[in-house]
Amino acid sequence: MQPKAKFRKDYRPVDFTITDIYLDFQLDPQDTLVTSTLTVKRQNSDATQLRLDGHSFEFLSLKLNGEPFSKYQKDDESLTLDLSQFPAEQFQLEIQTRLNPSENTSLQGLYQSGDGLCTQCEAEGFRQITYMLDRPDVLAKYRTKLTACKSKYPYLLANGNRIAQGELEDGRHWVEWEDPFLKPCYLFAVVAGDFDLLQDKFTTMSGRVVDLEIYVDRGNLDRAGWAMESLKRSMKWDEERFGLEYDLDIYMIVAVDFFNMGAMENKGLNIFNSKFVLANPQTATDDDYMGVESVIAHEYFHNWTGNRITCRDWFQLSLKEGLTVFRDQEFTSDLWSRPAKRIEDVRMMRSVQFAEDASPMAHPIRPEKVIEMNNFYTVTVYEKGAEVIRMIHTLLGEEKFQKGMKLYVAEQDGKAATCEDFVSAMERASGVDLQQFRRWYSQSGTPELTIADEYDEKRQTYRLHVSQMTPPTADQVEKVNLHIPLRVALYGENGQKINLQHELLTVSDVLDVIHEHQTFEFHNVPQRPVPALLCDFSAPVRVDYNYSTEQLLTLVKFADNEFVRWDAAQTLYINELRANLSRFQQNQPMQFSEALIEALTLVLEKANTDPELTALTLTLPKETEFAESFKVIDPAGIAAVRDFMQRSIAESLKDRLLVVYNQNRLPEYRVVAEDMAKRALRNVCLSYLAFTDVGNTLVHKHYHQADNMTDTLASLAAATKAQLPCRDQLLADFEQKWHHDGLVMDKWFMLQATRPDENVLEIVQGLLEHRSFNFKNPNRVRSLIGAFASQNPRAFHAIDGSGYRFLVDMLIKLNDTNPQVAARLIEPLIKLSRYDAQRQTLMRRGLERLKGLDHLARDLFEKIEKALQ
Ligand code: 0A1
Ligand code: ZN
Repeated sequence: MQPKAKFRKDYRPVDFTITDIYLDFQLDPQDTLVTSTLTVKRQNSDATQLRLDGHSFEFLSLKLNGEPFSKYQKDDESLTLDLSQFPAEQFQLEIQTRLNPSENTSLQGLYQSGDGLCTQCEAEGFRQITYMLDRPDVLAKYRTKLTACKSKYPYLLANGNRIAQGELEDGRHWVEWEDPFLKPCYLFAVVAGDFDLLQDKFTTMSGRVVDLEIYVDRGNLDRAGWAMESLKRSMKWDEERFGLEYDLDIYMIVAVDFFNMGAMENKGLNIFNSKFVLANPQTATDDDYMGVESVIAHEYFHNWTGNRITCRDWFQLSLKEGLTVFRDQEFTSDLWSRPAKRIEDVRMMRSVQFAEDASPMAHPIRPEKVIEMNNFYTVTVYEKGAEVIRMIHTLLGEEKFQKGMKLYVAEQDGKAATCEDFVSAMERASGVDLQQFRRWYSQSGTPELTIADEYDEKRQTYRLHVSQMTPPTADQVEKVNLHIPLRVALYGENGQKINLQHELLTVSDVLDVIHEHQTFEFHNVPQRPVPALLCDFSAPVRVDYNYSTEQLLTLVKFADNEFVRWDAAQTLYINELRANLSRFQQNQPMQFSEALIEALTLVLEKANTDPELTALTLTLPKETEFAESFKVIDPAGIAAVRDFMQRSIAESLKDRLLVVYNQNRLPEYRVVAEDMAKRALRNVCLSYLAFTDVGNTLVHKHYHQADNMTDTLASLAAATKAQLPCRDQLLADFEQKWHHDGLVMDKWFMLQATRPDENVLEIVQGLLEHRSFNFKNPNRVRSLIGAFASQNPRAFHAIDGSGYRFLVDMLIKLNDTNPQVAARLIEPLIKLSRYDAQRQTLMRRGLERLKGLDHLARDLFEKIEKALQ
């Protein structure tokens, strides 16, 4: 049977709702018994059928108001009760099911992670536990009783507050939990296990004391402190910036090793991929520290944007995700560096999100059609969704935006809302017309702004001619004009900023692009200016403006905005890559331009005053970032040219890089912005110096002097990228030291998978047998197989098709064990239209092999169907 699509337009309210749920779990890894007692309320007096979702368990019994009930029909994914003889307004259902968590490799529903048991219910995992109206607009009160062997599972956790507990004579114990807040079943959670527990307290702005508890595997307590500090910072920030306070008496976080995604915001009981909880200087890099803090913040912020106000249906996912990502981005920007955070997010948008919008999976931030909901936890819904919220923030300003938030919360608290509810609240609270702006919710694809300019010296007038066009996408051919906030700045040739005036009035630096063609005129412009366009990436669009190298150098040198300086350097890098790629493709010798060296020399001059931006600007875009500026991607060519650029920069700037490298050595490891910037700068210098004659000595020394994972990993990466003589020894040393620690080994697997070596595929295949590898663990799979397919384009797109064959072999296995992870890993293979005919044929062959599988999961089915269209 072919999976069926669901459409946004088909949303209908329920005929029956569920108001109260009592769940009784007799927990056992092989044989768990679940008794679910549902209070059902009729919403539609004509309704005769109640269809409950459920699959992947053994159905034991059904009772209605205490009596066995047999008027039902059952299929592979549901149970439909015939209530035509039963008009009652309200009744109770009691459903018994039996589960085997230890064999649940999908990691959805109730499953075993290590020695513990846990659940993952978003998006539609609750239905793997028991029959349920598994949709986010059914909000109920939950009471949960957990019974299990006390020695094996000393901790029994669920949502809300602990209301009772006791011991049984057979060595089992039980705990009962009650969550006073209404919630949809995707926020339900249960955990059972033996843990180390880190405890703390937080006093909220109204003076309530909240217990904070972080549960980690035994022996990991020394890695939980940063997560706790991050949680407290998040709680405080949400009070200060958004006026939002935590609502329960307890907040629990549990770290598990087997998890499909980053983390999950279950009410009062977050479950996290251990990667986003555990951190200490020996095992985590600076980036890991930042990752932990932002995911902790993200899940915490969901308590209001997601939990108290949830989504009416899954098409509205961006309502909670776009908004919550926006909130976690603002949190990081307020606490650390705004420009650095912006640069990180923009790199992600321009590479991964733009690529998705140009792929067979293109969809608006509010999708219209879904086959498998898990396929829509995408960079489009999350990151582009956050960009759409950010544009609203830009158009309204902080004050009106917060007014809009207040109204949204006041109107929607305790409800399941839509994206429209949010935009409408913003509009009404601010008085700003968002009519045309709403189209961002329904239009997919990356808009392109083509900009030309004109300077009239006599009239001292400067004009920007702006045209917008959104190319057709796989899901949507016709496009309309969007409301695009275009932030600009004008600089004189010596870098002085030119005031933006119309007639004699100062005008906003945010231009409202709303038509297909528009001209913006500025007066009293004393000289031909250099325009900075799309400052701070004020909209998720591409800009096409024909910058001269001189203009870009002016911006790199003088712009008073860090983002603009960084962005100008990016354009220089891309131009350099383009020029050399044509030479490479025509078998001509490559040449490195003086202008780029000049720009980077300028950048390095600011190494002492602004180490952070210097490090970010010196960092060469990744191959996948470069790829996005081409319609047809030449993976081998891009890799060769990027390699050439790296070596050329290293050779030309060796002496300066060495000076900066030596100046930025730190006496000790501290997680503070100032030191992190210096480490990043020093390590980017190292990455270049690795390609020079001092490389081997320097990298070897760096590795052995390192007292933290950031520096250790930087030297390991430098050694592998530059294929240094010390490489094998360092890799072996690291493996010897860390083979017992999966999270640390993920970094090692990732380096192996992205090696520039000719025989990297052979190495990767060998590592499938490595003592630290485990095919059932998504983190391991992503860091070895996923990194090879998505971060090593040269090898993955090898013209003999070996990379594709390997990925397909792996996907065939994952299709059976963990389809959700499989559907993420397949991404690079479905983007076939971006490659030449020969590669397309090979990629298509791989997709067809998958399509022929006997039990193709719907997760993969949906993507393969689209790719082969
Ligand atoms: N809501 C989570 C993301 C998430 C989605 C699905 C999951 O399992 C199938 C797990 C987590 C977040 O935004 O953090
Ligand atoms: Zn989220």
